Amino acid sequence: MDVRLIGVPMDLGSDRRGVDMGPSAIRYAGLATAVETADHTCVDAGNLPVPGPETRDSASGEYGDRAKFLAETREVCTTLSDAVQDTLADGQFPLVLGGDHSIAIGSLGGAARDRDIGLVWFDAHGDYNTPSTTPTGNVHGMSLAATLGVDEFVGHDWARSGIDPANTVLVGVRSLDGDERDALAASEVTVYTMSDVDERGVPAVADEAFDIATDARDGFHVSLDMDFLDPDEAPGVGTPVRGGVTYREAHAAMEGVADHRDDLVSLEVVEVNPILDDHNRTAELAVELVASALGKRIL
Ligand code: NNH
Ligand code: MN
Ligand code: MN
Ligand code: MN
Repeated sequence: MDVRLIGVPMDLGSDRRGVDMGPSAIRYAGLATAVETADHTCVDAGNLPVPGPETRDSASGEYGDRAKFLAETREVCTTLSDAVQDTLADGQFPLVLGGDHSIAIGSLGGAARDRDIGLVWFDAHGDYNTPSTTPTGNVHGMSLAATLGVDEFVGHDWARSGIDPANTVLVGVRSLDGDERDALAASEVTVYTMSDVDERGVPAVADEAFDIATDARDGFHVSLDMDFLDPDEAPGVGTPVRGGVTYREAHAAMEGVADHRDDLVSLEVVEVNPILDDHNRTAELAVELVASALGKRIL
C-alpha cells in the first residue's frame, strides 16, 4: 500500500517537554526505509503546524488548566483530522507520528469520519480522564475519553469520533487514576491490563482485542503509545511505568496488527521523547514496531 507519513510535533498535552521532537527522532531512526522494507511505498507529508507552549496561555480552553491548551489542541486536531481524511480519500494509508497522545483525537476524527471503525489503544495508561477527574490537567491523559465523547466532552463535537466504546479496546494497562478507573469500569470499553497479559500472553489478548475492534463495519485504528513497553526497552517516554511488555511481546502485538491489516484503516505512534531517551533507542524501537505492524516478517 501507499503509506503517507504525517508528523505532529505536539507537546501541549503533556508536562514534559521534548515529545514534540518525536517525529524527527522517528524519521531519523529510518522510518521511511523501514516502511519500504515492509513492501510499501512511503511519502512523507512533513509536519503539521503546532504552536509552542511559550506563545500560548495554558488556560485557553473551556476548562482552563483542568484541560491545558484545549483551544490549541482543538486547532491542531482539527487540522490533523482533515489530513487523515484527505489521506484516506486519496487511497493512501495514514501513519501519524506524535507528539503526545492528545493527537489521537485528530487521527480518529479523520479515520472515523464517515466510517464505523473500532479502536485498539496500546498504553500503560487509560487516557480516560476528563477535566473533572484529571490529576494533571494534561489532555494526553484524556484523549480516549475525548474521542469517545464522554462526560465533559459531551458537546465537544470537534473531539468526538463517534467510535462505539463497545468496539474500543485498551491493551497493556497498568496505571489508572482513581476516578478514571471507576469511569472505565463503568464504560463499555474492554480493558486488558498487564495482569491479563501475564495470565494469557500477548498473542491471545491481542487477538481478542482485534476481534472486538473489527466488529465495527469499516475496520479499525491502532494507537500505539510507546509507554506500552517496559521502560527498560523504551526509556524515551514522558510517563514511564514499570511492568510493561517486553521487546518480543511488543513485536508479537504488532505482528497481530499485521495479521489484521486488511481491516487496518490507520496507525499512529506517540509519546516518543528524545530528550529523555537513551540515544535514539525508543524511536528506533518505534520504527521496528511500525514495520512489524505493516507486515515485515523475519522469514
Ligand atoms: N493518567 C495520567 C494523566 O492523566 C498520565 C497520563 N500519561 C500518559 N498517558 N502518558 O498515556 O495525566
Ligand atoms: Mn497514552
Ligand atoms: Mn501512556
Ligand atoms: Mn482475529
